[in-house]
Amino acid sequence: MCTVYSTVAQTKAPAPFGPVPTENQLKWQDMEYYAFVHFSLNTYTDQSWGYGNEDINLFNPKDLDCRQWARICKEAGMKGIIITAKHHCGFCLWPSKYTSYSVKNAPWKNGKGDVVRELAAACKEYGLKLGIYLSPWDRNSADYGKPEYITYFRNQLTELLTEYGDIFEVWFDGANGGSGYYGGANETRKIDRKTYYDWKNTYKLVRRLQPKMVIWNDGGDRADLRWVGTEAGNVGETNWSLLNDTGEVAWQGLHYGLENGNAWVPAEVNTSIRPEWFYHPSEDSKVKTVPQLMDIYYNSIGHNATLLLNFPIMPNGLINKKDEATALGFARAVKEAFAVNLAEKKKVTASNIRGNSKDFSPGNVVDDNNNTYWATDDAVKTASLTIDLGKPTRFNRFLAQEYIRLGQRVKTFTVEALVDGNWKEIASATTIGYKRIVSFPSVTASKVRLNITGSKSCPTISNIGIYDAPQILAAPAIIRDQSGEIIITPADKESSVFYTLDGTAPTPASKKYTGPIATTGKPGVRAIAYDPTSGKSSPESSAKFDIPKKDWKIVGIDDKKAYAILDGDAATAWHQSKDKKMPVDLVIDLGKEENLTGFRYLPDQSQWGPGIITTYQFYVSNDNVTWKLVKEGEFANIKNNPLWQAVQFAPQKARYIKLTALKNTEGTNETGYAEVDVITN
Ligand code: FUL
Repeated sequence: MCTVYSTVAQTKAPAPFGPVPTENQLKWQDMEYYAFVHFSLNTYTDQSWGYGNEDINLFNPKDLDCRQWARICKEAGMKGIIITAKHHCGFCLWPSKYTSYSVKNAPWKNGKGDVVRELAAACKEYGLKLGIYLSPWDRNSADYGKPEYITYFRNQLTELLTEYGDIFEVWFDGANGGSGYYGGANETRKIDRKTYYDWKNTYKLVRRLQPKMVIWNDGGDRADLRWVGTEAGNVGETNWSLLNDTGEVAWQGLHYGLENGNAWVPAEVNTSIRPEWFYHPSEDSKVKTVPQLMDIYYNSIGHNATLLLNFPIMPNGLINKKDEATALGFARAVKEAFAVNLAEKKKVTASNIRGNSKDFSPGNVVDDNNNTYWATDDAVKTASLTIDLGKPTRFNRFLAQEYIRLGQRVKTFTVEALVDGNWKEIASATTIGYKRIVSFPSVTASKVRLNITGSKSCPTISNIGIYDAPQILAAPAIIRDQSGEIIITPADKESSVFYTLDGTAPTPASKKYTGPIATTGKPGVRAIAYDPTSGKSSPESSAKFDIPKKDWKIVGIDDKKAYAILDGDAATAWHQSKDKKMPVDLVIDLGKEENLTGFRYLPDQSQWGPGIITTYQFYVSNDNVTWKLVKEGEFANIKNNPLWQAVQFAPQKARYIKLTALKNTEGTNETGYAEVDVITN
């Protein structure tokens, strides 16, 4: 008898290239999609940031049910839930031994309740992981700013990381507005973000208490995960999971990573299902739509990041039905889009195979196993992979994954399709990383080719997916310009738009939009986009406008471009002259006396646009000489979430308004505006 030995040469796997993920980071990346829940005293005060003196008696959720949260998250395909155990106001959702400002002194369950414990149990029941958000900034604590607070913070962290089982992620929010209650001091406290929290030692504590956890930290020393520089729900198309392990990170680094960074710091996209993080009844009509969430999906998970989607909890302790329906609709849309991988088990060939070894065979990319991969010889940094679909097949999505245990390598790639015997480029993109999804108009082809056109080292690809995702119709955008004309723009240029002005729901039988619509008064517009081929309609968009701005004049500013403030277009902004020093005024003549009950301000929408006002005063006048102060305050969280800010005040009859900027997000004199509007009765 003789034994036949394989003649295939034993070829070594490629050596890791550059920084590589830890086991914890790999497990976390595999989760892909998980939830945030924002719940605190803010839920009862309609605030974004509590000041720290909010009445503890407000916390009494009548129907609190963490099992409802867990059920929804599970059904939505999420893998875990991160809870705001303590937000900036300092109120603790668990009965911390170290403060009286917690659930233990609230009326809920006669002070015997513990939201974190209930959520930990619900997560366990539904097979979800638990994460903790613990705000380093504490506007309640008298010790905040002093060394004693660090001990307090670590004590709280220790409670949370030892009493509630395994925690998958901890979130150390970097926000720090300075002012606060601070045990009654009511003052502004500044800390040195680089040194105050002594993160190094806090991390040591965390690693000891929860060795399998990942740390998110936006303002402090480098941790395991990075923020992407926006709360809008996207990360750069180019997205390196790398940063440098020390030094400040510029916005570009957060959003795109650093191609040559020396540490593995992958991106997490955090966004809310509503505009704001906490529950505000006024946002019941502003829940993101399924098409918007699909966009977020492609711009987060499809761009080599994870997606952390927030549910604001209502005062009764539940997730709103509309948020639930939308999250489940989103889950269905994702499932439908990626239901059939047209590449699975198809024949794959490659321009180069590492050592001609079957261990690195091209077929590994379609074997439904992310632990096997195709690789090229060390010297080969550009290569192609051809998938034979067997017959002409329609598709519009291409998905690729790198075997990131060996580092992130691919810099650029293109996708080609064999259409009627000719190769046609259908996509050209940059990084891949853990997962990259490219969308393009539907194409019918018999073969698909991935060309890796630039790579730091020999590429290692573990998975390829080809999909025919159904079209997603997005709600059209509605604006009203200064002349009073309504302009409606569909997301997809090929769809038609139908609208109503009488408050009824739009259908394909409503009036068809053919161009700007002249309006007077305070019109309400409702519109849909419609795809005549599929007969499908988008979700509806609606907009309610206040008095027309036709006769409004910006006073004392000799720059026509300033009218960008009144053009209804959020994408255009205007900035005051750089010579002006705070306080900086913007005066508008409304043309005639109006019944004012509030004003609205939209900051510059470019990312971290300069001149975002945080502290303001608002005045009215009838003669542009004598001014009456009607409101002053701060726009909370406006830097990270630069939404419309609506401020109400007691009714005033006036012809002139003045918005005075006292401070901006950067502590400089720059003052900018995308839009300013009034609220009238
Ligand atoms: C921000 C906070 O200031 C917001 O309130 C929210 O918690 C968000 C997730 O992070 O920095």
